[in-house]
This record gives sequence, structure tokens and C-alpha cells, in this order.
Amino acid sequence: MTKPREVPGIKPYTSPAGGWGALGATAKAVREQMELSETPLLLYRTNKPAGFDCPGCAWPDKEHSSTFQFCENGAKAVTWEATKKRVPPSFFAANTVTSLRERSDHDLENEGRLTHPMAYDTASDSYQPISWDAAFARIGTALRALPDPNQAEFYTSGRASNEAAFLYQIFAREYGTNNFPDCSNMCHEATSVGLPHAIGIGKGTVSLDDFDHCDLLISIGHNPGTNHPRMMGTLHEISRRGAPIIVFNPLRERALERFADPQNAVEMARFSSTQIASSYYQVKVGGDAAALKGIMKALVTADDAGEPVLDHLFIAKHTNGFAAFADDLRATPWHAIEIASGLGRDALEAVAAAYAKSKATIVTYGMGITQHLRGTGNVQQIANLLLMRGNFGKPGAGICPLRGHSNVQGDRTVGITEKPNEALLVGIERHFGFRPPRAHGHDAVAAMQAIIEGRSKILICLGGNLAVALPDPAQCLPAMRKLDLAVHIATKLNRSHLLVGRDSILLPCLGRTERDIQETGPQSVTVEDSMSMVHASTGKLTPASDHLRSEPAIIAGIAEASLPDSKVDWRYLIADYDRIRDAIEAIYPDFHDYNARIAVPGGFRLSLPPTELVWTTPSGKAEFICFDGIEEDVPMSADAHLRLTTIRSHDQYNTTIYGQDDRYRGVFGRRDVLFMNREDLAAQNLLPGDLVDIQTALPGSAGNRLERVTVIEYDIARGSVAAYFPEANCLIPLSHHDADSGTPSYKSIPVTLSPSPKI
Ligand SMILES: Nc1nc2c(c(=O)[nH]1)N[C@H]1C(S)=C(S)[C@@H](COP(=O)(O)OP(=O)(O)OC[C@H]3O[C@@H](n4cnc5c(=O)[nH]c(N)nc54)[C@H](O)[C@@H]3O)O[C@H]1N2
Ligand SMILES: Nc1nc2c(c(=O)[nH]1)N[C@H]1C(S)=C(S)[C@@H](COP(=O)(O)OP(=O)(O)OC[C@H]3O[C@@H](n4cnc5c(=O)[nH]c(N)nc54)[C@H](O)[C@@H]3O)O[C@H]1N2
Ligand SMILES: [Mo]
Repeated sequence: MTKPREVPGIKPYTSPAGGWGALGATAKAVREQMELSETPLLLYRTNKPAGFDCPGCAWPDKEHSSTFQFCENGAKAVTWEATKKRVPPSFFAANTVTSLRERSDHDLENEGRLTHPMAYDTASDSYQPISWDAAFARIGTALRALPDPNQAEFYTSGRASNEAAFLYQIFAREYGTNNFPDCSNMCHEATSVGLPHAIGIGKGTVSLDDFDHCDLLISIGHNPGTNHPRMMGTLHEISRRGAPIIVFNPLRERALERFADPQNAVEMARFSSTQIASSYYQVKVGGDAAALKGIMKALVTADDAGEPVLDHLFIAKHTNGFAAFADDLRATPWHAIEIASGLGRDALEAVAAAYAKSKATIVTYGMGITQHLRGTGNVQQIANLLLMRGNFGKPGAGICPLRGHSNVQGDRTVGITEKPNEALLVGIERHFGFRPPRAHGHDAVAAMQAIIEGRSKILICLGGNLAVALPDPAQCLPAMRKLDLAVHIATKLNRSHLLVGRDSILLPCLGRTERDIQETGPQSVTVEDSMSMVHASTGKLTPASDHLRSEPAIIAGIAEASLPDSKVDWRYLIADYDRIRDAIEAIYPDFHDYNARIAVPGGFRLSLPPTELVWTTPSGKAEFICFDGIEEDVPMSADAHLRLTTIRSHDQYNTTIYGQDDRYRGVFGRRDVLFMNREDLAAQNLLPGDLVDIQTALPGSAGNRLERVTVIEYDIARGSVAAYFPEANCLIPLSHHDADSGTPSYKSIPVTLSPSPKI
């Protein structure tokens, strides 16, 4: 056999995840962004009762925990925000916007923190300083000049606190629209839309304690070693107490295989590690519904044969629709399940057997489930599986969607939604005395479509990098430039800010880590984690610049300038955030005694009816919901044998690229690669290191193409290929999304490959 060809930057990573590699990477992040003196204290304050909530992810903390929970990627998120680097007005004076657009996403954010409000000046093609009052006045004038408030879009990225998000939605609704595109629309919207039909609420039902009591954990389509690293401590504990962890993921992810806990002195000293997954099933990209149907079919078959594998008492008392659901499974042929999932019948029967043995099961899932054409259906299959054995309302059991941004769940809870329910609308009218609009607004894809078609003219972004996060940059980037006004409330410079329209304004805000002083003194904000715990977050660091304002203060400033006859006393509210929380409590009864309850370390949990076996569905029961057929019906061309998924590297936070490495996957110093199975490489006559052009194979997608990508061999399911987001977003048409939730199908794109022409 010939020696495999070496590809620059590709070196298999043989160590476990975590361990010394993670400590080294943390030290590097600190060295590159911060002065060492402040760091240990800063990291110590992350996720502490009196500290700030880590902006890295939405995984909860052990209540009252006094041990420092080490997290490499949390450290990256914190040091990236608390960097000593600055982007002052002199930076903009020296760099035209056109020249900045040439820079990479990494370079733009790596310039550091924004320090002054800036407005785009067409004559000099640069951002120029503007006073806060002048900026607010300019925004107010533009908003008031729109003939229809529905021509404005109000985007939220999930870092905004409950207080900021609440004020923002009150402002936009008093202004007159429900246009609330938000990052959740690109993320867990399938959960928010799918679960209410199944179990009555669009959130997870487990608490951190449940992980101490589960007999089995099934992990589908998420990569915790990179994206929810504090979860690794929990998985480590589950594995060590001998409970099985079954993983479904097309890619072998190192952290799901082996993990060395940096807080475990013995593992660190001995360079040993703990096995995480007891079984690892490399499901095909987009094959999860088929795999779940296979497991559930095996259960129904065993039950039909008289084995006691289903909880018939639970099904009879608490659910609807079981008979039709079971019939659909009986009618689904095994060969179809095997082809669509890429997994054998025996493997799926083995999972069913392990599940039937477990008295309490948790299923965790992430973007591998939601970002599909039928993401909503996928989520509902997970609920079905859990309902079959009564895995709700008891310790150690339930469903656990792993949320993305650290407060994306909280933002939704306090009213960021384009489809407000009656309770919210009535509550707003009762408390604030204005009548909010009823008509549903735009989600993220619809907002961008409206901007593309010229129907929407003003875009205000509370954080984020909307144009880069959405699919199809060839459509989204030019569309941003047609806006009458774009306003970005942000900590760091990114590409969306440089897509200047007729008028563009950059408003720099405080980050989570920083002190927020208002008229009545220092303020705390609150956030809700993935497990519905609401707790306070108090920044401690000196702000990056004296000119920064808090997100709530910026929203209040825009609101005052835009709504001269506002019914809301904006200044009164931002003088003391307790008053904002009182207003939240007045509208949402679940937040009763809000201020008192966040004074307790760890905060409080919002009510979750399914945990008490209460189902707030129209029928009053949980619903089994059939998944018609076996696959997402992607209308692909006959020669498209490969299905592409887009993933995050270990050195990135969504569109924020910290560095060029993806350590655990063995990719160093580059991101221009396509992960491929060895047999697919051979079938396509390719060798690792070859350059290919990737073409999307959907109707009308001739323009969706990515050229000169280096193929590399990786342990990934046959027929599945993977590339990094956002580089691969050009392969995804904006119309390629889940019909129910609007979530772009970022993780299931039929593609064909061709060798790149030699140049
Ligand atoms: N450090 C860091 N932390 C983050 C983020 C970050 O970018 N960096 N982002 C935050 C946000 S907003 C979010 S939403 C979360 C995202 O967290 P995750 O849900 O973990 O996100 P991804 O990296 O997109 O992909 C998840 C996994 O899905 C697998 N996968 C891909 N396609 C499929 C499929 O068809 N089926 C199955 N079963 N698996 C599949 C991939 O191999 C990958 O392991 O993390 C949050 N935390
Ligand atoms: N192909 C593909 N595309 C995807 C995904 C995928 O898996 N594949 N994932 C999708 C998902 S899950 C998500 S959530 C979206 C992410 O979409 P977004 O939330 O829009 O994007 P981010 O990259 O998280 O936003 C980064 C910017 O937020 C700003 N920022 C950071 N901290 C703060 C803060 O405290 N306050 C304010 N006001 N601004 C701040 C900074 O300016 C930074 O440049 O991307 C989606 N896009
Ligand atoms: Mo997300």
C-alpha cells in the first residue's frame, strides 16, 4: 500500500478531549487577548453566584457551586470580550469601510472592542464619531419617517439579557410591529415550534440534578466538547457511575469518545481519561428521524410480541394518538429505515433494548436535529421516544435541547417573538397602556427576504452578525446595502456592520463582564439557562471605554427619540433595572417576586408543566406526532450522492472566529476543508488534499457553489460530508428551510463535487 498523502495542517489528534490540551489553549487565549494580571480573578468570577454569566453557552451551573468550573471555550469567550484591544475612531479614520470589507471575519473582531458611537459617512467612505444624542435623533427621525412600521426589522442575538430583550420588544411593539427576527430562528426554533404540540412547552424539561439520576443518556447531534464544554463534567460523571451514553452523530467527535477532566487531579497527573460514549452510532446526515423511527419500531414490535417495553399506563393516562403512531411504525419497512439512517437494524434494536432496560432516560440534542428541512418533525420524534416509556415527570428523565447563545431562551421567554400570544399582548396593554400590534411579524429568513425585496427599509440589530449567520451570502450581503438605515448595537466589529446602506450607525455597548452603573448605582441583569433557571449576572470589569452604554440604556435612548408620545417612562426604567424586572413580572406571572428570587444565589426555576405531568396542549395530554415517511424530502438531482452538513470548529463562536484550529478534529491553521469518508473519496476518485468545487444540487441552486475546497479523510458516515460554517453558507439557498419553523436547513444540503480546474 502506498503511504497516504500528507495534507498541510491535517494531523490526527490522538489525545482525549479536555486534559492538558485544554489548559494550554486557555493560557493561549488569555495571553493573546488580555493582561495576565486580571485574568485569574476574572475567570474565577464567571458563573459564580456574585459574578457574571458566561457568554459562552447556556449550560447551567451547579447551584451555589463554589468550585471553579473550568471551561476552555468559556475562557475564550470571556477573554475575547475582555480583550485589551480597542477599535477607536482613529481606527475608522485610517480605514475606509471598503478596505475593511476585504478583511477576514477573524481579523475584524480581533481588532478589539468598539469604543465610540459611529455613523457612516458616504463622502469619506468611513465611520465617523457621532454623539449618542445625535445618533438617537437620527434613528428616531428615520423610524418616524417610515410609512409603515412593518418596514422595520428588530433583530436580537441571544446574548441580550432579559432586561434588554424585554425593553426592546416593548419598544418595537409600541412603535408598531412584531418583526422580531432572532438568532433562535436559525437555531432551536424547531424546538420552540415542535415541542409545544407534543408536550405543551417549547423548552427542555430536565434540570441539572436529573443527570445524577438517569439510567441512560442518549445524545443526538451536538458537540459538547466544543459548544457546551461545561456539560463534559456532567457526561464524565455519568460515564464514571456506569450509566450508558449512546451517541448519534455522523462525525466521530473526540469529546464524545474520550475526555480527561481538567479538574480531575488523577486523570491529569496520569494522562488518563474517561470513555464517554458507550456506543457511538454514525448516523447519516439527515438520517435521525429514520434512526428514531427504527428504535421506536423495535419497541412497538417487542411490545406486540408481549415484552413489557412500553409504559402503557403512562400512555393511556397522559397521551393521545398512540394507536395511529404505532401503526405508522409497524408500516415502516426496515430496509427504508436502514437506507435513510445508514444504520443497521441490529444496531437500532440494540439501542431499543438498552432504552427498554432504563428506568429513567434523558435525550440531549442540538443543531444536528433542528437545522433540517424537517427539524420540527425530528424534535417531535425525540418527544415520542420519551413518551413511549413515560420519561417525563420523574427524576432522571426528560428532554434536553442544548440551547445556543447564553440567553437565547430568556429572550424568547420575555417576548422576543414574531408571533406573540394573547397573554403577552393583553399583558402589555394592561401594564403599559398601549395596544400592541396583533399581526404576526417576520422571523429571520422572512426579514431577510423582505430586505432583499425592498419591502423592509430599516434594520436594527441588538447584537449578532445577521447577514453572515444566514444562508446564501450572495443574496443577503448585497441586500443589506439597500437598507435606508442599519443600526448595530455591538461589542465588536463584524461584516454585517460593513454592509453599509444609505445610513448606518454603530452603537457600542457594555459586555456581560463589565460594570453597569446607572442613576441608582451598579446594576445586575438576568439570564435564563437551558434548564429554565433564571439568575443574576453582574459585570465586574472596568468598561472597555468611557463612552459605552448598556444595552437597556441604548434601547431606551432609541425609544425616547423614536416615540415622543411614548406611554413608557424609559428613563425611570433604566435608572434601576429592578423596575424593568417589576414590569416583566407584571406581564409574566411566572416571574413573581422576581427581584427577591434573583437575590438568592442560583436564582429560580420557571415553571415547567410537563415535569408535573401537566400538559398545556389543546387536548390536555401529550401528543404522539407521526413523522410521515422516513426522510426529509429533499428534491435533489440524481447525481447528488453526498449530503453536506455545516459545523462549528473548536476555535469559533458562531461567526466569531477566534483562531484557525479545530484541534479535536485534527485540523490546524485552516478552515477551507471538506470532511469526507474514505470510501466516498475513493468512489469520487479523490485523494486527501485534492481541491474540489462543491455545487449544491437543489432545484434553482446553480449559483450556490463553493470553489477550491481541500478534501480530507475523516471518520464520518458514508454519503455525508461536512464543512465549516460560515464559509459554506454560500451553498445553502435562503429558501431551503423547515416549513414549520423557518429554521434554515444548514445541516442537510445535497451536493455534488468536481475537481477544481488547475490554475
Ligand atoms: N465554543 C462555542 N460554543 C458555542 C457556539 C460556538 O459556535 N462555539 N455556538 C453556540 C450556539 S448559538 C449553538 S446553537 C450551540 C451549537 O452547538 P451544537 O448543537 O453542538 O452545534 P454544531 O457544531 O452546529 O453541530 C453539532 C453536531 O451535530 C453533528 N451533526 C451534523 N449534522 C448532523 C445530523 O444530520 N444528524 C446528527 N445526529 N448530527 C449531526 C455534527 O457532527 C456536530 O457534532 O453552541 C453554542 N455554544
Ligand atoms: N451554516 C450554518 N449557519 C449557521 C449555523 C450553522 O450551524 N451552520 N448556526 C446558526 C445559529 S445556531 C446561530 S445562533 C446563528 C448566530 O447568529 P448571530 O447571533 O447573529 O451571530 P454571532 O456570530 O453569535 O454574533 C457575533 C456578534 O455579536 C456581537 N456581540 C457579541 N457579544 C455581544 C453583546 O454582549 N452584546 C451585543 N449587543 N453584541 C454582542 C459582536 O459584535 C459579534 O461580532 O448562526 C446560524 N448560522
Ligand atoms: Mo444557535
